[in-house]
Amino acid sequence: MNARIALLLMLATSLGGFSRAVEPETKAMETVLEARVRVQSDRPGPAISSQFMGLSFEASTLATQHFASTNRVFRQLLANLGTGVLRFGGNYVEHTFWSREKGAVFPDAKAVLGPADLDRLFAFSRDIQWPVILGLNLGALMPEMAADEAAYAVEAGGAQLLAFEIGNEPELYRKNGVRGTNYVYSDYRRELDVYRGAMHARLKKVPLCGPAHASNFGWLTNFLNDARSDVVLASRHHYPMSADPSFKPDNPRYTSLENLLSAATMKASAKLIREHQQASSKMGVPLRVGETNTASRGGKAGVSDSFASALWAVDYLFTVAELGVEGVNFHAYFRCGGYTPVCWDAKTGYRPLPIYYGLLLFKAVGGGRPLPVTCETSANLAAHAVLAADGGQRVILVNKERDRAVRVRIEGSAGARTATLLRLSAPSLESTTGILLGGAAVQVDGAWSSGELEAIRGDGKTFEVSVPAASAVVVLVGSGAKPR
Ligand code: BDP
Repeated sequence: MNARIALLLMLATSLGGFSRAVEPETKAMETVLEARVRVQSDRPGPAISSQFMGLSFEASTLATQHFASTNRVFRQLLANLGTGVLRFGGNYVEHTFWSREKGAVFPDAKAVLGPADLDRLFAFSRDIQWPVILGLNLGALMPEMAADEAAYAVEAGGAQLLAFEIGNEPELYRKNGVRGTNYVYSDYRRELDVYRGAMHARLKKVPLCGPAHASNFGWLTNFLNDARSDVVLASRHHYPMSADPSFKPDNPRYTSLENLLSAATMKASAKLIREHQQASSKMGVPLRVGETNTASRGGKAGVSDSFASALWAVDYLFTVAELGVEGVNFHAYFRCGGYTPVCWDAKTGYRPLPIYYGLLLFKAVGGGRPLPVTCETSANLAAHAVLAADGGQRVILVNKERDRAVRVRIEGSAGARTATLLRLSAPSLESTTGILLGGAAVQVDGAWSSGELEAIRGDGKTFEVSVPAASAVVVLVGSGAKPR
């Protein structure tokens, strides 16, 4: 801009009328909603676990080369998320076999794992400091094979082996053909006992995670009672929606942007997870949402792979953290599309999908102790807050409105007068590219660091923040607050 135009602009702005004259009509007409967010800074809950973050993969992916430390971009993308937990299971676990002999053949096998696969996995796990929950094949009913795999995993994994999962979603075996239609909990319990016996014969300790169920609450309490002496982690799977093609749009679990972003969907998730958390905690066992994502059946294009999924993930992560849950594992695969946070294709290599940015924002907040928050608004806005380890406050605001900005007044920030803003944005809810956190995208080498952050001032009692439509922001209260 040359000096003359700059001077004219300054003059016009100071005269007041200019900004209205140049503002595009749509902007001028954009409705701004209001919200009042009150943070109760004197009532922090228990700290978010340092292993809260997690990813989940089909057990069969262990036979591929993805989990090799030489995959620098993949490694970097995970390392960006801090420390977490890698879980291997999913439906394919029942078709994943183990043999110490090369070239072993099993009928209906999707993959046959051997020592080299677990060595590679644990080297990767050690590198990024993400311990492993390893799923064992229960479907095939081969307890000796599972026990041998477990024995090798303990030897190769050492401290990186967090727990074993025996089978995946066993309460659904009667529906998905893994067992007959009359398969009930007592049948599973018998099989579980045989597996535990075989594993105990080979190992001093058999740390178990389970029951890795996706429905039927009763299986959780039964499992925790029956396997109590071995259980170190409870695990429940949760997908708020399903991409099942038979679902009709009036079903609240039908996969759509509206359902994904609706407050009712989040409330239903919180209710279900709270129920499981309370039951587990009563028995002294921490709970992970061991496999989760937007919509089962692999997710749906236009929803699970859109920027809306990143906004959902931010709200979901904090909602679950507030319940005192030990962590969540976002289900992932390497195909580019659907709900996976990270994918791979021959042309681009490893890259993050939009939902990944939600996970990255959660990491940038850096943990802490969740603070109770009340939010008065007519907008579809979610608000969360944490007390960071450095004593600063982080307020997380997610505006899920398609085209209305929300002006938020934050109260309760304990005398602080300055804050910086870390924004998560994209061109629209549907965007699959152009996602920015702190004004920056993840680079092709997998690295991310925020750009210069906007600073705001408060009056010592309140802060005012404008959250544009379809975006989220972390308000880092206090002068020294910077995302890590
Ligand atoms: C879960 C299974 C997992 C699937 C997922 C899905 O454990 O293997 O990939 O559903 O349907 O129930 O996307």
